[in-house]
Amino acid sequence: MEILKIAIQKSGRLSEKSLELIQECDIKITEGKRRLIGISNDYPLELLYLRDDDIPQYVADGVADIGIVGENEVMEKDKNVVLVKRLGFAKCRLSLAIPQDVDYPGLQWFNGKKIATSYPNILKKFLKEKGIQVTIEEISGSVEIAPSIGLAECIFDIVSSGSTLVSNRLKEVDVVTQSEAVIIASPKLSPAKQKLLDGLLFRIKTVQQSIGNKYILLNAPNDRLEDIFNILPGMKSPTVLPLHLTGWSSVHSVVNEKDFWGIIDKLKECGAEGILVIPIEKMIL
Ligand code: PRT
Ligand code: ZN
Repeated sequence: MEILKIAIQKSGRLSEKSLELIQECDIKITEGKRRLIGISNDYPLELLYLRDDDIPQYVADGVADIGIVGENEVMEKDKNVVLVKRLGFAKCRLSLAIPQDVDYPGLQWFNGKKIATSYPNILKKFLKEKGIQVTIEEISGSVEIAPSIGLAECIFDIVSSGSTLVSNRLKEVDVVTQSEAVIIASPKLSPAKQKLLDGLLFRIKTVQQSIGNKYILLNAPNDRLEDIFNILPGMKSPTVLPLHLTGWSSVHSVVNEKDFWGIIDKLKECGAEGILVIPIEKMIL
């Protein structure tokens, strides 16, 4: 039987969420004989734990069939891989930042400057498009300290909350690109592996669809049902069942957490009673 080999980050910001995602798909992971390989009993999936920088290369070479990695690494390494799904976690941006006390007139400021970064290829491509000439100082970590130690005048780095920049007295002046965790795949998967990947993507979609959604049940007088249907978004349309009590019905639907309290208030105004809200584990549309 074919096994789908998935590369995930060994330890770092993506590790926990990547494993969580696989486990939410009801794939249990047990540790293999070699520590760096995880095997699943109920889905033919093998996990390879790697450094995130290496994941695009391993997938391009077919050592792993698919991988979960930051889009920034995919862009930087520019290997022959296919981006199959954005996952919505590890969101960040890659930005240019300069010392706080420097006036910033616009991108031309960077002309002739020395920029420290771990992402030279993304930076080169961007600056080439803008017609700006710089010297790039490639370093693999702690990029944010480069200006204060005199290694470079400015930086190009990952920013998420922005607090690392602030604590190093830097300011973000240009967002070059956005990034999030993505699934990449080798462009030459066998049909059997492609089927396994499709199965996995279907499970992920099912899990993600349920996120933030709640199942809601309520009782309402029949003469207010139309008003209530207008408030409830539903998947297609709400389910309505007659109650034993004449003139009343039970209404079932799905609401999203973000609209939740507004909807509850309106439902009460429409005479809804006995409102029950239940978590949804999976949603197959
Ligand atoms: O050991 P390995 O090579 O596998 O890991 P790594 O150290 O290279 O990567 P890791 O685990 O730090 O990050 C993995 C991926 O997470 C990155 O490639 C991004 O896709 C994503 N990601 C999301 C981030 C951040 N947010 C982030 N904030 N990666 C790094 N940072 C760092 C950034 O470099 C900077 O130092 O956090 C700092 C900025 O954070 P704020 O919140 O202060 O702005
Ligand atoms: Zn890395």
